[in-house]
Amino acid sequence: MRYDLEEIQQIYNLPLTTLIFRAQKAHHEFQDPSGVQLCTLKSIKTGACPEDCKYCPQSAHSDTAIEKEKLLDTETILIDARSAKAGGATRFCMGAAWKKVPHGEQFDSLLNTVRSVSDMGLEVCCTLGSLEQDQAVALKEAGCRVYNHNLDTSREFYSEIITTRTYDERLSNIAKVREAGMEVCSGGIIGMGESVDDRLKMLRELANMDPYPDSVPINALIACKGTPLESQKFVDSFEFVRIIATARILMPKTMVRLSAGRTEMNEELQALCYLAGANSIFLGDKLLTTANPDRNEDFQLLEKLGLSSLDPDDAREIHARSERQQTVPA
Ligand code: SAM
Ligand code: DTB
Ligand code: SF4
Repeated sequence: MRYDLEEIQQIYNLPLTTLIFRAQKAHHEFQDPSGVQLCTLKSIKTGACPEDCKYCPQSAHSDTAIEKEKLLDTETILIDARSAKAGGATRFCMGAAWKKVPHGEQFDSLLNTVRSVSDMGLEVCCTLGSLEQDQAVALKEAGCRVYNHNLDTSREFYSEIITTRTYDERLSNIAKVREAGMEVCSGGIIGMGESVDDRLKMLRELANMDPYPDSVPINALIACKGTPLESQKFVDSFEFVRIIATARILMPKTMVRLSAGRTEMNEELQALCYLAGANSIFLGDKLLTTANPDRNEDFQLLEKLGLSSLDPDDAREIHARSERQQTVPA
């Protein structure tokens, strides 16, 4: 199904009650409504990134106080992977501040890390910047199940935020990830000064991919000191919830991840996001370089809401079942 902007605007502008109802319908049909996927992030190469993404504290163009770090070795990363697993995460997502994935020794070390994390029984996700096709295939073969590469915003607003790469480069990298057989994780950031239409155009771009991404992270901008976006106000709660609900309706089978920005959201807002169809979060006190809520508080909220950790294979089975049901003639 291909969406045009007008259709998406109509969904987004529904009365909030109807919007949430429609999102809930999609959620109950295509997802396990009591499950929340718990992922943990680890920055495996931090800072000094040549790209000029205006939101990002790791850009070399920003004047932030983060500790730069070379690619971490496998053993160091495995310490965090073990504690992520012990702490209840089912997916371990490794992020690197690279424009392009390097070849040679660093890539070999990375493949070794991916193999080791995958052997621990954690789902591996990587987000490392642009890939060559052979690197995508090698990552997949080493056990990387998912690759995250965000569109971040609309095609029109993109050049206001990033000038060192193009929207089409992002899309072509996503195509390489698919071609190699990895799942695609792609979403964006809300609250960088873009219009509501920019947000909806980004959702249109994601929803019209064939197939659409397996997971869609929706980040609320964390306005980091020293970045050009340091003075941005935190996104309006209801605009954020509307984007989550619209994403759920447009992409019913995707995991909608309530990503960066949860430290600024109270329990009630996070609960509204779950009601709107979010079913994945990052668990652990740190995202890549910025703070994330305390894991105990996250578990307490999930318990209060009667939600629990989603088994990734159960989720895939539910998606497959709803697909089979849809193909049976009425
Ligand atoms: N360098 C790789 C890339 O750009 O694809 C991977 C890491 S990058 C940090 C991953 C994503 O983090 C970005 O695409 C962006 O959506 C998100 N991100 C970075 N800084 C953020 C911030 N300050 N607030 C919200 N999201 C942020
Ligand atoms: C995504 O969309 N959000 C995560 C993950 N994918 C890699 C990263 C958020 C980063 C927030 C800023 C930081 O901690 O440096
Ligand atoms: Fe580099 Fe990724 Fe940050 Fe952009 S978002 S500056 S590519 S680490």
